[in-house]
Amino acid sequence: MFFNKGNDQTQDRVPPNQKVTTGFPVLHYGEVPQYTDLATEWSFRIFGLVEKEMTLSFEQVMALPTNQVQNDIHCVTGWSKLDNEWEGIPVEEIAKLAGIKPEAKYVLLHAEHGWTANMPLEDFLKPGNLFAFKHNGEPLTPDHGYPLRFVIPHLYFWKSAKWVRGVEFLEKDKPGFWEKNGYHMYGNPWKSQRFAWD
Ligand SMILES: Nc1nc2c(c(=O)[nH]1)N[C@H]1C(S)=C(S)[C@@H](COP(=O)(O)O)O[C@H]1N2
Ligand SMILES: [Mo]
Repeated sequence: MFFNKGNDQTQDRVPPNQKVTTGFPVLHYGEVPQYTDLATEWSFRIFGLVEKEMTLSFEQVMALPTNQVQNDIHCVTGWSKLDNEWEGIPVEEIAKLAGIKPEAKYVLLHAEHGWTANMPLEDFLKPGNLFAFKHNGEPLTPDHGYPLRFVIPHLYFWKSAKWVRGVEFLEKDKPGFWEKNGYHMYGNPWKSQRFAWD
């Protein structure tokens, strides 16, 4: 989806105060979940303001249509990683499945160990966002969110929940894990919306 890949426009792709890294840093709070049997230890819940609440098995999630996208990611701690390739289930598929009610205006992603991240519904639904199971052609490693992580590249990367286990649709915005701990409710990297007061 990028038309400026690899040319002198690279600078335009890096938000203020970010440094490009070619590595793939690992960043999270808490323990990396270890699964031995996804069929019994894992499920994905779609709930809140939807026509039909549901809990999907790993098999059911993996049977949904998939897509590949390429994007840049920006961590609030100052690193950006360009040209990531992700494969996963587009947000549209999740939306179609459950039917989002018109009252829904916000989304709260739920990850393993009760970790959460919030965002406006409009941002959640942006084409290109997906629930990813592959990065650069390889299955996600446990550190990077195996078996499934969210990817929303236009906000700081902390909104991209690793080990995601559900999505809740809400009428009012509700702070997630980092947002309760002083981070910005929206988190636009191009406006340096790092902390609540930015
Ligand atoms: N479940 C969960 N997801 C999370 C986090 C976390 O602590 N828990 N940290 C976020 C932050 S701050 C960043 S920068 C990215 C890092 O993803 P990576 O480790 O794959 O680079 O994951 C995000 N997703
Ligand atoms: Mo981050």
